[in-house]
Amino acid sequence: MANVVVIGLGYIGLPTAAMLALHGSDVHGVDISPQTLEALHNGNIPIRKKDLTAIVRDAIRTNRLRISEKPKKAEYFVLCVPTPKKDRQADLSAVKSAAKTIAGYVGRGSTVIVESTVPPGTCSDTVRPILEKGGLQAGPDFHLAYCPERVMPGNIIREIQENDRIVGGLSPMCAERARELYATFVRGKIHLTDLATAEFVKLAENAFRDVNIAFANELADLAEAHGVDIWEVIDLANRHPRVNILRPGPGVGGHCIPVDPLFLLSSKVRARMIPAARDTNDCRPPQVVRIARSLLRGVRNPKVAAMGVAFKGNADDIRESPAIAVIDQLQEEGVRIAAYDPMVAHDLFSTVHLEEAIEGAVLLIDLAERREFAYIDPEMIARKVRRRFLFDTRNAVDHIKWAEASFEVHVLGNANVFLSRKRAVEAVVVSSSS
Ligand code: SAJ
Repeated sequence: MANVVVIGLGYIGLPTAAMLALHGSDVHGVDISPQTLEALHNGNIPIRKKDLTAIVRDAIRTNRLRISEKPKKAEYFVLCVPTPKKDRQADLSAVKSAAKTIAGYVGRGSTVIVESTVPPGTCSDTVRPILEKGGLQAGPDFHLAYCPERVMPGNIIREIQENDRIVGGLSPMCAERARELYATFVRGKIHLTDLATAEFVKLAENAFRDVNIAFANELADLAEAHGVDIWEVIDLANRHPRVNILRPGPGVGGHCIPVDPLFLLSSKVRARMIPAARDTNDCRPPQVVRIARSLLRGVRNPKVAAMGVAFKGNADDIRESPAIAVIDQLQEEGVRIAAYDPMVAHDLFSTVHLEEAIEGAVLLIDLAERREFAYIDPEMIARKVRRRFLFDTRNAVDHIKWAEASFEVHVLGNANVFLSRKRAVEAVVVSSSS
């Protein structure tokens, strides 16, 4: 049974601490936030995720997960603190402060594992010197390892156990010690390497997704220009056994994909593709606004209903959400916005009721891939809106169904507008008589 201190009880630290406890470790969870500590002490889980709530409560009930504001001496220390971006670079202040917090408790034979996403070299150049201030040396006296988290928000409990893990060590012995801890609950393979490689792998994975999405977004614009449907193109291209193009959309949000690729950049290299992908994806919300503006041309005092504000489907998180960027820009331009998202409550623009959001709207913009939207009845919406226009930036709803309810449906990446049968007939009549 390992003795573990987990620093940072957020999206990653909390499930990690709970998993370790439920698999036999004696875990001491530490956080600097009084609200988080108070919530956990009262049996409440600060992160609203059903599967996580059950796991954490079980772990606390076993008495093998205890919560505190201070670390203690232990065999293992796992750092799960955030690394947001600041001026397009990693803000390492939380990692440094976590390392300082545990430095006095790391003893001979302890293993320190960093999980936070960091630029290559951080563990050896930043974390190691802080830990060594106490007089012990990383390698001979204590072990230092890096094991990036790789889970998908919304599916954390399953992925934390099933995904393969990468463990980098300052030495092979350091990696081996860290592997032993993860092997208590990880069913995926655990691959061992050195510190900087493990740090780099995590960033390469997320940069890959960002570049691939940027490629899909660029293809979407090109497809529109050529009068081709990008969604059909991607579907067919992905039938090739070695092609896997991701999906275009209104932009890239969340706390990982739009941030992590920047951590790879180095002043020694003139990187072109990663910054270009970032710029391409950052330009998506203004592109959506441009299209929305063209769909609103000639309408006085327009009201737009934004469908979905989270950064992606099945998420309740609005960090770096492209939907928010679209809403903000339209609002700045004087457009009235009502947003509906069944998973997000936001004071500024969110409304709980779909009907309230769409009442009197002249344009509906689908901004998040919400499974729930597939069940909305367009006939009901048609009766409430002022004008029947839908702009689907995610290719997420049944366009024919909406067109049958007399909506004019514009799909991002597809220049062909879906028209209701009545309007399609009118359009043919107009074009043949002109
Ligand atoms: N997006 C697209 N097109 C796509 C896929 C995503 O436009 O084809 C957009 C999404 O709508 C969203 C953004 O990109 O705005 C990021 O989405 P994501 O699903 O790639 O990323 P996250 O932030 O939810 O989670 C990722 C993990 N992604 C998956 O497992 C699919 C994983 O790669 C990372 O381990 C994790 O972030 C992390 O924590 O680093």
